[in-house]
Amino acid sequence: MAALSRSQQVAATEAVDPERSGSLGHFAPAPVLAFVGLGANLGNAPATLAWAVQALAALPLTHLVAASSLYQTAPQDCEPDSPDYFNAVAQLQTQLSAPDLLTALQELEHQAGRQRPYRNAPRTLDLDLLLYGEAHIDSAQLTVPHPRMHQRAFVLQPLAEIAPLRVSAQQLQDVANQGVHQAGPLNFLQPS
Ligand code: A4P
Ligand code: MG
Repeated sequence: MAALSRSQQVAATEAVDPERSGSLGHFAPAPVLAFVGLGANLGNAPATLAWAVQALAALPLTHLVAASSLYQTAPQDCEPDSPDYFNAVAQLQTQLSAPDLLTALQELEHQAGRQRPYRNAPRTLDLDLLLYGEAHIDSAQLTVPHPRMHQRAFVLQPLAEIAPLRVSAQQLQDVANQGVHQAGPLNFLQPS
């Protein structure tokens, strides 16, 4: 796991810097721990995931708490001959609402050149909101927890790496036959 330094972890768990809270001031909403699943199987996927983790760390009202290693994963529920994916999971502490965080994730996908020609098409970057605190959300735009996360080793293995209490041994066992291999560190620059 690409763990943050001790000082960065402390910074991530302390109250959000008022300078980054903008006009919300004292009325800023309480920080929430959220988990984001990252995936890519077009272009230089490892580099795109590293860029995306840095971009998540730079979102307003948000701190990066941890990022998993990079995983190379067999495509699930995709067209035959789809390229292998690279996947990872990031843990954020954020004061963005869940809809605002989803909008920010979609903006980053757009910046990475994401196109949607058909369902589960190869993509330059996919950012899924896996968990948002303990919230259960079921709106037209957003379902949290992500409805398919527990069927997928490419989510559960990196999530278990950075948040072992969020994934049971049985859940990992249930997806153990999916091809998921740790492929080294995610080479993103630690936020200063
Ligand atoms: N949406 C609803 N809930 C969420 C959420 N929690 N997070 C809506 C993100 N988006 C959410 O998403 C379609 C719509 O889902 C959005 O408009 C949003 O409002 P999308 O990113 O356009 O499409 P998607 O990612 O293809 O959809 P989805 O349903 O998340 O796909 P899956 O089920 O995640 O599958 N195999 C490997 N090895 N690795 C992968 O990363 N990914 C997929 C995509 C298939 N196979 C894979 C991988
Ligand atoms: Mg998605």
